[in-house]
Amino acid sequence: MSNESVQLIYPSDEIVKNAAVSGMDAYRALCAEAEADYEGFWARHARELVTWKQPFTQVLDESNAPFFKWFADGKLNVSYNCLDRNVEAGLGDKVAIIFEADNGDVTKVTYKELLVKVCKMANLLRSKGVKKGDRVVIYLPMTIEGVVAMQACARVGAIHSIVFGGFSAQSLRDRMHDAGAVMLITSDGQFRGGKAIPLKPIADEAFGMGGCECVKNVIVFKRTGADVNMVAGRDEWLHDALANQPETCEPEWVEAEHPLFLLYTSGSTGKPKGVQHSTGGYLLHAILTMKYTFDIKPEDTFWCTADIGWVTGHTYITYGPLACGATEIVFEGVPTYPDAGRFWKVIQDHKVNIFYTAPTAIRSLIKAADNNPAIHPKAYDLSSLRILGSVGEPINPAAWQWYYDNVGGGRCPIVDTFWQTETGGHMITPLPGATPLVPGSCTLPFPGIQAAIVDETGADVPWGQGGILVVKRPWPSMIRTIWGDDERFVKSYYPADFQGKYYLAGDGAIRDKDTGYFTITGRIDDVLNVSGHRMGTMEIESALVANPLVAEAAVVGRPDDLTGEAIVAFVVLKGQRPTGDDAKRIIKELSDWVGKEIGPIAKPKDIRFGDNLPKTRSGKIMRRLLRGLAKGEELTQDTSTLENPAILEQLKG
Ligand code: 6R9
Repeated sequence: MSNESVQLIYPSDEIVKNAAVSGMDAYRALCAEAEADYEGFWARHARELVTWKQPFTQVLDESNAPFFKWFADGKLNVSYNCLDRNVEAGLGDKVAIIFEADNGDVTKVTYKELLVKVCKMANLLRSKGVKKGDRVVIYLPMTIEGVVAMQACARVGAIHSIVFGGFSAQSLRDRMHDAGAVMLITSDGQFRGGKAIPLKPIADEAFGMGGCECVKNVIVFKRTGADVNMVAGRDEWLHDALANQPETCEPEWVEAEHPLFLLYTSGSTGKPKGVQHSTGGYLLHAILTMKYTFDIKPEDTFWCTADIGWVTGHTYITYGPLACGATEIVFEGVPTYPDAGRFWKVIQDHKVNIFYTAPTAIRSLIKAADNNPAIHPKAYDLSSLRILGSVGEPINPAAWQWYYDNVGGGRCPIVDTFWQTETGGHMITPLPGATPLVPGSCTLPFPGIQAAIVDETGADVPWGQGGILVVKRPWPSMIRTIWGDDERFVKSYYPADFQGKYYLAGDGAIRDKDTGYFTITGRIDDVLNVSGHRMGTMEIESALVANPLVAEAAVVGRPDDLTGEAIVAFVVLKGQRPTGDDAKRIIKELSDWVGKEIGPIAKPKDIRFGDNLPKTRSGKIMRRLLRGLAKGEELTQDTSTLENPAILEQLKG
């Protein structure tokens, strides 16, 4: 961004006046407070925002870096903080969750009712022998029960690990196995876009693969009413198991560092990483970002459109909004059913004030609205909206502007929140009543977050120059380790390149030379971002080579107008290179295979066959060259080190 092109967009006086962080001076004061007394800054917020059973006296413990500890001698319970304390504060009859089902049915649950549901589920867990520290895998659609299951785990100190409902049997099996889960909570199926999709049969398939003998109980929520197979002695319907459970349940008071959950995410090697989060520090940042980034007010209705299968659904559906005593929407459906006006209708019907979604959804809805004025946001009453949010991938300025003008009516600040599964909550983001906005920039670090851009040696790069995004100091909601793999945690996030001192985000970034605003330039590792979902290229390659037809495969990303990035696979078959109808058939077969191995979101958009892959004489696959081919670029690179230049023609696509 050059100076001339930077057009700052300011929040209205009304928004500034009422905001928790009101004006840039207030933002700077918070940053200065953290600068002057880092531990004091976090400790103050932790005391103000979290209810502790046993107050902490220690703040940050760096003695075993990078295995940092926060508030280590404090004790608390997350479910108590989200439910009991709201009921105790007189919010018992306030609606906590407005559930809108795929078919439009609406169910409202008050804080008092939600507490009862969570207590019954927590008692169920205990009755099955689930105790503090046990892992429970949850494979559920977007339902009230999903949120209840997570909260119930937190209540008894069990560590939940959600597996997204779109993931395959293999993925589910690998996660149950890696986590050593004692219980699986799933459903017969899920509704999406008017269709019932099976889930329990996928779980059955996962068990059939072996390695999940650790799972002693499978609890099945009846959602679609489909016929399912129940294994005697292991499987039980949720409604039966809940029938006689008491309606109160004493929370398990856990240490602040007790793991709240694991969430598997893609990294640059084949095996997904079980990102482990803490209880105290995580909860603090969930609440703090609800207050500062979303400026949540007691009377607000909040809607985050993410799925509980992703970290955004954890922090900004299951925990953050409830810990703040807000009313939130839990939405089962998809943005395009029954038509692409669904999001706008939900906002209108429930008078949503704060709306948080992903750029990929916005881009697809722009296209739909352009083709049909009846489902254009302007055809709905969206005047309840005050703040808009974006997450998951960079939002291109054109989509930003459309979102700002058409959804926000030119009056709602957009908070473009940069963060990751590993960071637990927002890291770089505008604050709506403070930060002047620039479309396409996530602007400035959240108060207290020491984000910086450095070169390969760890030295700061000047504004205006691209580099590697790091965080220089530990923060409360950060990843604690990779489940069962401390070594990989250190290697991935605290590499020796920076003397093990800085957290490596895995993204590139640049700061505007005038404003210092951050723009994320994309992953610097072999991780792709497809519609806001993280996919490791190695993960997809491993899936492809597991197919009996495939000898070798290389996967790269290519920019895509709709999905941000698209997956392109270059494949060498064991037999002859296929052409014509043969090629078409095998492309379909391999694409379905990847869908079955990982999940439909990992299916390549483009599969190309070669007699070989472009390699250097030392045998390294030339990925840079493949990225060029995937984009359809003319090859200007030096290919003289290529062992087999002739195959480039085959791979041009
Ligand atoms: C919350 C979440 C993390 C990766 C991250 C980055 C990309 C997320 C972004 C963004 C640009 C934003 N990302 N938010 N890039 N601007 N506002 O998405 O977590 O699924 O772990 O993905 O997503 O590349 O490293 P996760």
